[in-house]
Amino acid sequence: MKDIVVADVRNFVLMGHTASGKTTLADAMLYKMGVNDRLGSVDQGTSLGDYTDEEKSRKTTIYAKSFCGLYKSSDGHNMDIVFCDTPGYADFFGQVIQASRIAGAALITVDAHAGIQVGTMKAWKQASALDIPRAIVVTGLDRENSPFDKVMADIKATWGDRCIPVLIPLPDNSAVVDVLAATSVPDSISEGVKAAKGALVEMAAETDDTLIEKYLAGESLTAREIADGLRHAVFDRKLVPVFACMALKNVGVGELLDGIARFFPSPADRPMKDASGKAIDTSPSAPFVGYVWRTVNDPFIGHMSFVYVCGGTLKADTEVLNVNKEQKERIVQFVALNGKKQLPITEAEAGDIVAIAKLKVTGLGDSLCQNGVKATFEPFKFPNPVMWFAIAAKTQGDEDKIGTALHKLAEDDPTIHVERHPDTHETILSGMGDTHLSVAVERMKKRNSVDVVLSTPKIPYTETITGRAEGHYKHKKQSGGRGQYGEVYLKVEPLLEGDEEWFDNALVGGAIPHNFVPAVQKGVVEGMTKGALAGCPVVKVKSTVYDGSYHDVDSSEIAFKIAGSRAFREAISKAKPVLLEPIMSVKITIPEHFMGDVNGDMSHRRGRIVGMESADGLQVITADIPQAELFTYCAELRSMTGGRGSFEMSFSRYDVVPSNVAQKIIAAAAKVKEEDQD
Ligand SMILES: Nc1nc2c(ncn2[C@@H]2O[C@H](COP(=O)(O)OP(=O)(O)O)[C@@H](O)[C@H]2O)c(=O)[nH]1
Ligand SMILES: [Mg+2]
Repeated sequence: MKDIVVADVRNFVLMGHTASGKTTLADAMLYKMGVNDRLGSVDQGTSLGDYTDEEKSRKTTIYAKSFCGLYKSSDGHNMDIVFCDTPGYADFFGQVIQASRIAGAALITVDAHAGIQVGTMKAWKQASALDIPRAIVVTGLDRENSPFDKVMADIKATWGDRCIPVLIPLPDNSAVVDVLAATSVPDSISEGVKAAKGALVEMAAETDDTLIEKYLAGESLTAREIADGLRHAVFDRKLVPVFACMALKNVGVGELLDGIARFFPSPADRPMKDASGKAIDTSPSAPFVGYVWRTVNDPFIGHMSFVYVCGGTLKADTEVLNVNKEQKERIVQFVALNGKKQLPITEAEAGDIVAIAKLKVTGLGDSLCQNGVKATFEPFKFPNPVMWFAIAAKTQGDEDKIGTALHKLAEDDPTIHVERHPDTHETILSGMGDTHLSVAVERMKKRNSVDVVLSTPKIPYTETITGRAEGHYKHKKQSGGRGQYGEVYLKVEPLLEGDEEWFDNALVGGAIPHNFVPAVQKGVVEGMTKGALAGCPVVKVKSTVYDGSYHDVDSSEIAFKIAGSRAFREAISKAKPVLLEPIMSVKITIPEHFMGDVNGDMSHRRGRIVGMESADGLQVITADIPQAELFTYCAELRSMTGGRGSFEMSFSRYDVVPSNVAQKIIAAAAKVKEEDQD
């Protein structure tokens, strides 16, 4: 038992632009709380957070991780601090979506040197979308030309006057000053401290009618009143406290933890809500409700479910109900996590995160409950993939192994998708960017010892006809013994929208006996698998068989199938065939001043703009772009916009490929066919 009441638990998520010091800050907090006896470092590969091989070699966070520790605040309170570190890079935003879901508050890092960046905006947006109370930590103050005032101005310009500093650094960054407690401060910052304190007190007063009366009457508020008021203001998203912290030098970390204890809500203040909107009872005596916010498949630890305790008490050696799967799971033991460090514990309460090994049916997003409670949670919403590759085994015979590895990968990372394309027969791996996919491949290689090759996927072109035509074929073979005979006349025309009759029998007078008509139809089906232009599947064609002939002895199913298929092929090649390609509906979000570049690039991609609107100072372009032009768009849009542009897309429809483009595709298909015949 940790003897800490739920009201003294703080649970938050660290979010922000990549390389803005999140993991460094996590290590500093863990060191301060005594979780680690030395200060972990991202740069030296000793971070408790960035511990996987993939992360160490890139010196950046890829996976969301949870941490916890006890902290005795400066007013002598024992606090239980639980938090998640997240990656800042756009490719791994899925992890942020998962970790922010269980957060009681968000701590957003802003690098004083770089200011507010794309990733900072994205983090803020995510916190807003989930309506999470938030605070800002200013990092990197020791870097050249990075005064606190400057970044503070940037913060206020972006998110307004609700952002008020509560920890201000001394000019030499040797310590931070608590705005509310400071008595004597150097002249150079005294103005700033005074202004911040005034704004905070006013903010505190505004949270309560009696306090505002007191304030307006010129009476001073007590420290307790101010503290309570400010906590309410943060909770109501009216105040965003800003902390200065020099994590690398271990300066201001205790003050930051004090601030977290003072300003952030406890799980009891902001309980998780189930899918019906009902708050989960957070008290330790309530029935246990846990939420699986992340799962991991690791060859060393096996399958682990990361469970956020929404309420009640989880005890070791107990049975829970997986509500989503309607199956019971036995929980023998579990651990508290600090990155790679695992600490066996026997009880967990609201706000805690535990890792449970070897659950049988439990997956991401499931809830585990006890005592008849059947809470489930709104499913996660992840963005659609923006980058694809065809993936194949490097070594023949490894296909099954790859299948299993890919399946495990996609199970733990819902932003990874694996699909076998029915027409191109390729296995398509898709995700949020090239780094995302290359990490996935690296992970498979390391953990499942399978090597793969990635290539640009084949486009699933199809063919159709734009005119009507007739086709004829007589299949006749006489080579001793029984011969083969079947003759088919058929016509083709475009199949109209909504018409499901794609094969019609208009035979009269028994030109082809009834029992052979299904064989003709089979022939047409076979003909439709390979179009006349580039050998792609044929769609939206209506075939009508209207004449033919047969032979009493030599006619057979196979003969009519062959005749049907050849007659079909002749017909479609005369019916003005065209190639069709998949068109994606794309939504591109960019800062206004990139409009020219992005639009210019769009015309090179055969894109067509269908809408434009501005939102939050950003321009949102909706366009239809052929899929063939989008495989590398993710990387190119990022480089065109310095990482500030993003896009999402979904399949829209098939459209006719313009003839100049079609000619190239047809020529390439003919070449492949020729090579196959050699
Ligand atoms: N100068 C300076 N460097 C920092 C500070 N915080 C982090 N760094 C460095 O910035 C880089 C990225 O830090 P990291 O914690 O991995 O950032 P994250 O991507 O937000 O987790 C590392 O090289 C850190 O050592 C800071 O306050 N000052
Ligand atoms: Mg990091």
